[in-house]
Amino acid sequence: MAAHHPVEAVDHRSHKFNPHFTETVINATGPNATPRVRKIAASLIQHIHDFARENEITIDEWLVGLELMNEAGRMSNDRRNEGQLLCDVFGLESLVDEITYKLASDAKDEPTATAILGPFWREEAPQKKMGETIVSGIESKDRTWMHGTVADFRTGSPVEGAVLDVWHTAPNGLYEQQDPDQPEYNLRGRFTTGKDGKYDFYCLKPVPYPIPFDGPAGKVLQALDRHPYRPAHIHFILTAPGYKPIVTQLFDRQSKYLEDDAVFAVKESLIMDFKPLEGNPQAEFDLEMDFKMATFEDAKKHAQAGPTEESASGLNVKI
Ligand code: MBD
Ligand code: FE
Repeated sequence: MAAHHPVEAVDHRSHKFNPHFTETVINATGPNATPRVRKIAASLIQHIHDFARENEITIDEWLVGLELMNEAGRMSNDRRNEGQLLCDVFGLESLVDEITYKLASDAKDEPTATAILGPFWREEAPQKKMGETIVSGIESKDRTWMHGTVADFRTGSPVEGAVLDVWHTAPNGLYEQQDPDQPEYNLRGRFTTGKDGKYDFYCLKPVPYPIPFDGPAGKVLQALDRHPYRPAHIHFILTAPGYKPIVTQLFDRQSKYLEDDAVFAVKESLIMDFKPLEGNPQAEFDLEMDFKMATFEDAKKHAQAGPTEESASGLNVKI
């Protein structure tokens, strides 16, 4: 008897599609794939095959998805990260953030909650001295004095040498790399704490703004009948020797869209009050925030996953 091609071996009366096909693809993985790659690739193949079968995806529909991905790639560069934005509107970055930073729920006090990085962080933001401003060339009645302490979440001791990297949009809703009218690195800065763990600087009370919707992410939002707005937010990355980095955002309690952020990043503990500030000619608002960091050791003890000390140095994981 001639050997049958797997497709011909199918009993079409009980299966609509070849029931062995997914297995065949998974089993094509060779012996030199690492265990982690083998595991997640098998799971990915299983899920995308199930997705295609369950929805009976046709070639035309698959081509639409393919073109969204290709278009995202074509429009991405060092000022624009459309692939990440696509993940964001599908909630994937927020889910991965939750998975990465989950704390054991019995922890008494917790480190500052994390929130997604988003596509607009830039390396090498200007190093600034405490008390300086990150605002350049913008007239505003929303100038804000932000201040507080960076402390160890368990001991309460101040963290020396913590670097607070901050960035937010201009009042026109654009990050500087999106806006040819803003100076390079406007509204970005890095501040390093001394022995007392304290920091302070000037920024602006942020505004709600639409994520870029002129590409695939915008097409997805439109097809899903969703708006592109994010609530007013300021981004931060905190790093300190021996401590697990914290990537997070703070939100203005007065802002619209706290309930329906286009990228699902809002957490209750990150919603802050910008209080009117009296008697300081440099600012109209006061924002106080004490950041709490966990040592790598504590993070491990509390079953907190996330970057290891080695991988955190560049906030990068390589395959
Ligand atoms: C943003 O400004 C942002 O912060 C995120 C997370 C996604 C898209 C645009
Ligand atoms: Fe942002």
